Amino acid sequence: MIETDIELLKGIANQLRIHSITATTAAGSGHPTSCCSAADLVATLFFGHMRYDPKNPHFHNNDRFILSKGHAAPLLYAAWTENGFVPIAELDKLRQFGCELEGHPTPRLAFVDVATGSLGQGLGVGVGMARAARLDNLDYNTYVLLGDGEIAEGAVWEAASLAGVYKLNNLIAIVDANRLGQSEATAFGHDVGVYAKRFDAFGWRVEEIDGHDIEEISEVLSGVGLDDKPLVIVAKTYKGAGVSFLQDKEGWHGKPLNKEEATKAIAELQPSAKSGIGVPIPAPAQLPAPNNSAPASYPPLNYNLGDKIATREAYGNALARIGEVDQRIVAVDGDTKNSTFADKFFKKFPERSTECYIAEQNMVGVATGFGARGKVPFASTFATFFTRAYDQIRVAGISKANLKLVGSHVGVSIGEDGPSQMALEDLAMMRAIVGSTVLYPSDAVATEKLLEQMALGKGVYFLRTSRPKTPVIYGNDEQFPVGGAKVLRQNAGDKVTVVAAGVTLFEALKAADALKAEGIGITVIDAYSIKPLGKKEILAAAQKTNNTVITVEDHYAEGGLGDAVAGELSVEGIKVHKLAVTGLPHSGKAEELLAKFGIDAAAIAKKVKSA
Ligand SMILES: Cc1ncc(C[n+]2csc(CCOP(=O)(O)OP(=O)(O)O)c2C)c(N)n1
Ligand SMILES: [Mg+2]
Repeated sequence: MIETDIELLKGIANQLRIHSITATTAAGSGHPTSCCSAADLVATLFFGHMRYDPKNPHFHNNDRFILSKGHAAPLLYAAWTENGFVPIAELDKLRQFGCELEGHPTPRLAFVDVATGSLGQGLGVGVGMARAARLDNLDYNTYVLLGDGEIAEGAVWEAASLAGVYKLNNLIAIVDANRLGQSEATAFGHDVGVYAKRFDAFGWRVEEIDGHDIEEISEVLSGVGLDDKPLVIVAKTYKGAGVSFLQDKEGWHGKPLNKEEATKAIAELQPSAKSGIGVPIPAPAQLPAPNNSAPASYPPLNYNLGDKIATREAYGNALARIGEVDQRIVAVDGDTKNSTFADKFFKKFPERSTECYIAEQNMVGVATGFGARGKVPFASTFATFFTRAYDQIRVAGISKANLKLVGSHVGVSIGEDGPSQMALEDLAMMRAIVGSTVLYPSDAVATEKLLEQMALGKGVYFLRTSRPKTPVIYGNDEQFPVGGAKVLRQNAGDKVTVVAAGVTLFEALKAADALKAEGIGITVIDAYSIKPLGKKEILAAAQKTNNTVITVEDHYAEGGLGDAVAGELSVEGIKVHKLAVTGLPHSGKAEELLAKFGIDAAAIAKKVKSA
């Protein structure tokens, strides 16, 4: 650290308070008291302890700072104003349309790595970043500021546990224990020893301090990395600290001060306030930047037509294959890697693999953290278990995170394990994520080719893999552009176009054969790209088959393939009949269940005749 004098840091903290109050008063909304409690912590961190280049927030070896309590955004913006990066006039436009200083931080801002504001997510992201630092041989630290109310979230403890397991001594959690939440006091108020004990039990080094005592804050920050454990600083603070009529008062959460109140508050803070401009900030070490560039090409595939292989296994093959030449690729899994086949990568590249154990929210957070550090993270589990990380996935969408999700064991075709293991909502939920890409291959070649595009593309991707073995139907050189579809059967005089994906594609092909014997022709399309949909191919086929389409999917009727097709084609005057799972499934054989839920070849043939 650079010896910054205590009075100066106190003064900067008050300047940050003034900015937070002024900006939220101008905006007419926001959380000034949540900023005030953490102002001394943030001032001490940003003006003497964190090593970063304030002119270049993206520098690869800058210390990272995640404001997990994202509602204190004005405090973060104030810090980046006082270090000279954000022009002061911008603060007056806080929360206004067109201003990047939004109500909660998003990576629209160069100094924000991930969106925060949905509480409980920052620490998991921090774990991913801390792991990335180690992988890249960089010595930056990752600091995560959390609220005391926030740490009631289970995801915080999933992250705390994993950080303890991996002994991430480059990860520092700071709990702003200001006693209050939003609507009332937190469960433990100022009994901060409760938090200390909990973190200790999770394998952390714990420092309990007065979060308004700059000397104490400085001292513990000087000890960062001196242990082989992650460090938590449990800082006892007061909400609204520094302003007499706000400090420790209930009823002020999320309320801006009116003009008179703001004037009064600033009058209290102004006399000791000091600018941070020009204060020396410790420079990060000039260590070599990691090579995060994509390879020119990937090794070729080697499947034979007719080989029987589940798409989940093809996923494992693909990840291991492209991981060979693409150093950016990392894998995380939630104790399902022998089922998702991520273990093919884990065995080959242990240093780029992170077992997250059975904690899916954290797993997605960790992956998002890796993505924010330039890696291409693949997170896998049974597709249905991504539902419990849906908020993390949603926020990843807001972050425009580079996040690749691969969900196996989809639909009733998993069979005997029964309904709790069947993903039947995953397409709906993944389609609804802003900016997402949703892919659903039917054979091994398609899986491998789509995975390459996932690795090369940017953003949130979801690949849906299946449990049953299916035959390879495409040659090794077939291309699968995202947003395309494959017409597998088509003849003049076809009565209807059947659109399928995954296991139902093979049912549709069987139905086509059976119907052909009866003299009825159908067009069969493999909709391997659900979002964006291969609309052009499906529409062109539909227009040749009486403007009629039947969709068939191993997914609930709501929000899946059928709705995707209907949504795109109804405006073109195409009639879309959906075959999908309805009602509550049961254990059984895959064939029995496909028949029972009306998505097998017989059901398709019947529907063709009635349509
Ligand atoms: C997951 C989630 N639940 C609820 C909220 C609404 N909310 C915003 S701030 C807040 C209270 C936070 O209290 P604390 O973590 O103690 O932060 P403080 O403002 O006291 O620093 C709540 C409930 C949210 N943003 N995210
Ligand atoms: Mg609080």
